[in-house]
Amino acid sequence: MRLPLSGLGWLTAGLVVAACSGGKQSSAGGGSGPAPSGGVVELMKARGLSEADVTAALKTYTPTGKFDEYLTFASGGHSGQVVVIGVPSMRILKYIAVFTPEPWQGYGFDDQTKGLLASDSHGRNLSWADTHHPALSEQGGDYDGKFLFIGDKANARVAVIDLADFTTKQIVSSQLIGSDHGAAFVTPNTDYVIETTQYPTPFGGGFADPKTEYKTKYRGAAVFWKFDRAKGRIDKDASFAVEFPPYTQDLADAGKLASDGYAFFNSINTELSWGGNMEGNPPMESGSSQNDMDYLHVVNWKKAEELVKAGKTEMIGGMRVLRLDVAAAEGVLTFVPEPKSPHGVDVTPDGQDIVVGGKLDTHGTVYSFAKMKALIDAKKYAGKDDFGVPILDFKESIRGQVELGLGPLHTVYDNQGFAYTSMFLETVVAKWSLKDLKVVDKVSTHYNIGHLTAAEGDTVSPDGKYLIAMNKWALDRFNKVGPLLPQNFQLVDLTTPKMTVLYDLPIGLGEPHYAQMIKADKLAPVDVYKPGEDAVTSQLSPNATEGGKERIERRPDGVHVYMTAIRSHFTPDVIRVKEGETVHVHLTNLEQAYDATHGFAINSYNVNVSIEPGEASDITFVADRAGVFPMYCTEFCSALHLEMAGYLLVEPK
Ligand code: CUK
Ligand code: CUA
Repeated sequence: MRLPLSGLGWLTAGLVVAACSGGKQSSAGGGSGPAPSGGVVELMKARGLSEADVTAALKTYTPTGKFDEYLTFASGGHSGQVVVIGVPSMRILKYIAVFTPEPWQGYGFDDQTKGLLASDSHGRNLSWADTHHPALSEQGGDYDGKFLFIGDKANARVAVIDLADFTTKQIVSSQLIGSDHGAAFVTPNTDYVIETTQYPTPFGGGFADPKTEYKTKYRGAAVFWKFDRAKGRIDKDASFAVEFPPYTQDLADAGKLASDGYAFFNSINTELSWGGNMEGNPPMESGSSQNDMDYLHVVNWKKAEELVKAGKTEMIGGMRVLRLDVAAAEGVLTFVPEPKSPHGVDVTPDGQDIVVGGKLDTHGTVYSFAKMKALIDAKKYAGKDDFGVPILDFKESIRGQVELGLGPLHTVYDNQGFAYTSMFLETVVAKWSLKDLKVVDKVSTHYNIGHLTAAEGDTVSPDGKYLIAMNKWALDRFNKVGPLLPQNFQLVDLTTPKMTVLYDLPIGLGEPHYAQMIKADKLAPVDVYKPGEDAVTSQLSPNATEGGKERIERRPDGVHVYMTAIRSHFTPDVIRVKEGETVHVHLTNLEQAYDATHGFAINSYNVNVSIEPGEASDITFVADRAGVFPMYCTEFCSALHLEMAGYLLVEPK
């Protein structure tokens, strides 16, 4: 018998599911006619579940072997990783190692990923990141499922992840930015990946005392990292930056369709507060909240691109920079006032409006791109700021304001003309109509929602259906685990007349910030690497070793071991070296079977790699301690996995 899934009418209307139970039947209460399976009703009773609970379970439960309709890529916060989550099941599928060593993936242990972590990391051995905003690559403003970018706020870096194998390929940073928050955001065809300053620093690096030189030396910037889609890497030399005044820039978004060619950035400190609460200044929290208005930064990046091509730039810290005076004079940078302490800036799917949430304001402000563009084209300015940047009139730039409630932060969209704004203080999601700027529904979140993400909800064609509230607090939602609690991702159903919470997923790692949800069928990852592929360069490794060509070579720079792994042995399985010699293990996994991963570890040498089928990896270490060191495979790859082992023999000097 078929089970009508809408509204669980079968529970009370009495449609029977006896066919799949065989158990005794009991009344579901209030229903006339035959009752549903006694098994289900008894289970509900025993577990104290309501009809709404069971409905939510049926909407999210994903039986073994069934796949999810969407994948969500969430920032892993302090973990420096990306979390991949299936929707609607809310099953965690993967942690992608990005900025932080990750042992299971061997990330940060082989030469390839060690080099990746060390690259563009300010010459330091950084072992964490504060990841905030993931950005899926786009074509025509729609996710294309090819690449993912993410920003590290703390260390001002941007990473490139290839979704062909869900691994990190590149990390870039500039010397212009001391911390970023407006990262990563992509332009509609992924021509550029945008990274914007949060806290301004002396431009180009070096020291300057904020007491005397904040206004003159400190600057922010928007870096437009040029993405080379064919290579799948950022081209640093083709990238450029636009200099900003030392306001504290916040979030960013790229225009699309109607507003393609423009990008928008919030700022929260037009007071130029820099702290110093023991030096006679107000603390930043009050120092930067004096003015009624901050400035939305409107950047014409297509114009900027032209000026860069025309050579109107200065080289600063190895980057071509469009200086502030040029940007202001040439119409690249324009300001529009925005209410007190804005946070999110989110362009609508048609690109016509820009929604700004003000943390200390009860409104969402809806800017009209057409109105702003007309004012800019007519050079109709209301004034200039201290840095010479033209300012538009607030009232003439907006389409209106929507009365949302307490603490509006971020906004995403659906396919029915509705916007969804996270309300941190009120701890709800507010659903409102883009047409008449009226709130139509609110759903409580648990608790203090930061970002939210909806299915393709920041693209030109959102799907509606699902939304995830990314909550900062979780106090009474889960079993107690000590004073540090997980964050709570709540899946919200957008298909019902009133929004309903379907599922709570605790995220016990980092503090996630933003996430994006993509239709799973847009992703087409590979099953295995090409034989001998280097997973970081995506090219054939020069050290790849074929079966039968394994060897040990002694060269001036040390001992080179060309090793292969296949179920269930390493060849060679004994490495003999002298104490003090440098050892280079070039390890290739000969498998071409899906999921036939091997690991490789050596006792006490901190050697630990994961080699996926086909992958070639290089490991370098100095055999500085004599003795006998077991080496073995760390993935349970076969019945004889425990036999997949050998010895590193280090002969004393
Ligand atoms: S965020 Cu980074 S402070 Cu609202 Cu985009 Cu959490
Ligand atoms: Cu290979 Cu275990």
